[in-house]
Amino acid sequence: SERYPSLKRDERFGKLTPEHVAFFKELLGENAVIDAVTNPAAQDDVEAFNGDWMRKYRGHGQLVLRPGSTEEISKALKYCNDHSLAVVPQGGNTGLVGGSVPVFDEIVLSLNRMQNIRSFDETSGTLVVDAGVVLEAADMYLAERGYLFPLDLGAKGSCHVGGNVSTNAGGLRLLRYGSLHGTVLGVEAVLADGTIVDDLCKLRKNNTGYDLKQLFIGAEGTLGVVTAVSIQCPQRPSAVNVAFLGLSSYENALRAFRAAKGQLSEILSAFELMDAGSQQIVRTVRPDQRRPLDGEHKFYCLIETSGSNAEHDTAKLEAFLEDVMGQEIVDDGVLAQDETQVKALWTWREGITECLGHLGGVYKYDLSIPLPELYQLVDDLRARLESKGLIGDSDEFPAASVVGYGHMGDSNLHLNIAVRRYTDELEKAIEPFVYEWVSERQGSISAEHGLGLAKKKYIGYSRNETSLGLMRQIKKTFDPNGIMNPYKYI
Ligand code: FAD
Ligand code: 2HG
Ligand code: ZN
Repeated sequence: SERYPSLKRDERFGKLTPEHVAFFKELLGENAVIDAVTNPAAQDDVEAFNGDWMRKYRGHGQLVLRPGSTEEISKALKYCNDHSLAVVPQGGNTGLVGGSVPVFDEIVLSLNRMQNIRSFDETSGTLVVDAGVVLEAADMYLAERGYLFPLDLGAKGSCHVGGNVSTNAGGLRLLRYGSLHGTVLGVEAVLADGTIVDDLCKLRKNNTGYDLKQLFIGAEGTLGVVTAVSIQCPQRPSAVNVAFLGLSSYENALRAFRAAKGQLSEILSAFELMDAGSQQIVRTVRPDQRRPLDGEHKFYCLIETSGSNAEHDTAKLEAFLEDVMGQEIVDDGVLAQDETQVKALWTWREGITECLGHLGGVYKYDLSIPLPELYQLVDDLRARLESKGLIGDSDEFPAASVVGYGHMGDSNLHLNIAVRRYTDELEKAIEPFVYEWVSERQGSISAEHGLGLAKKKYIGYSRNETSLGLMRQIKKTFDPNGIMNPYKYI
């Protein structure tokens, strides 16, 4: 691929022929196959599956399969395995590490026809869905029944539950509802050779042997295709409040977080950090969006509470705000008065990723860093780019801004560098500096987005050789021919 000069197509993989295509059409039906192998005019339709959300990664796939059932996926994968055809599972294609699109000519196996809600138990809160159910659709189904999907993120309108599980997405409320490693009760998956793994447990407890479903959570399509998920859903909170705070330093954000944990304790459901630069970008791209606070602040925090008693929660949040403002931890703050305002405040946090994309290119780093030093990296990197003359306000500089924001409550920083153009010099100034910085602090070079193609090379900064060896053995056991999402992950 001309875009990935350091990668070579693995010649063990077969090239697609009209006979292969005929098999898939016979198995799945004409409408479930987008075929540019025998019909080059269909290449435009395939392109939507070749390019990623960021428009940074683009493969050369010519065939998209859209199976409608687990059995069809099983038969399709068995055929691929027998004929050494490489496959990329694709959900909503919102992943941020280039994992969901082909690198060369891999077949895209899209889950977008697998959209059934299989069952819901209104007493226990156990939901079983096909992998292709869109996250927001699952949550709306639950809302009608008084429940909540225990994961929420900015891409909810497009991403699939199967994609969320495959990336082990963290999102905006992990602080409250925990990781998918805790909430997912069971997984149904198809291995490369077509074997259906039915580990779709619907109960919370099951200490009978190795917990195999955990391997699919965060496997990014390298071990098989997740076809269904069973998940424990909490009661939907009847009261949701949001406060938006302006602060003068990162130290004050740390103090505010301590205070929020102490005073809001069981109702705290999100604690998000945004620096001035990230908010400036939202303002520039969306000039008509009403600003939550008038003044300029170095940092902003969005605090959400979720509980069952609106009066009680509002009183707690008001008392918290009074306290932190009285102690001069927080300079200014506003409380949402209704659901519309709750949503409006959240857009200042959830909209950052999309707005960053409007300026041109973006280097993205999704990092776990111990809280006391979490923001220091942003300052250090900005100073480094300044000292090398690589960042500035005019076109002569490749980088426009370095911003930091993220899930402070989970020690998860999103470091983004908005650039006018990608240059080798800029890239060399950023990497491996960022990875070394994080590794020195025993952080993680990918907190929640995964490895995909973007981070594959850097896994060694967060995992030792023993762990990597075990991972390679697991991969071999599940996918001996290596057809599942090749060139990525490890
Ligand atoms: P895709 O992008 O289609 O795929 C992602 C990976 O999973 C690929 O490797 C793919 O091969 C594999 N895959 C997908 N479906 C399956 C399946 N059924 N079986 C096996 N493998 C599969 N992430 C967070 O963690 N927290 C956030 O807050 C967050 N916010 C985001 C906000 C925006 C605006 C965007 C664009 C992305 C955000 N993300 C976030 C990234 C996140 O990884 C994805 O949004 C989501 O989890 C991916 O789901 P998807 O269905 O789009 O998967
Ligand atoms: C978020 O928390 C997402 O908004 C995306 O994980 C972060 O764009 C990013 O870097
Ligand atoms: Zn995030």
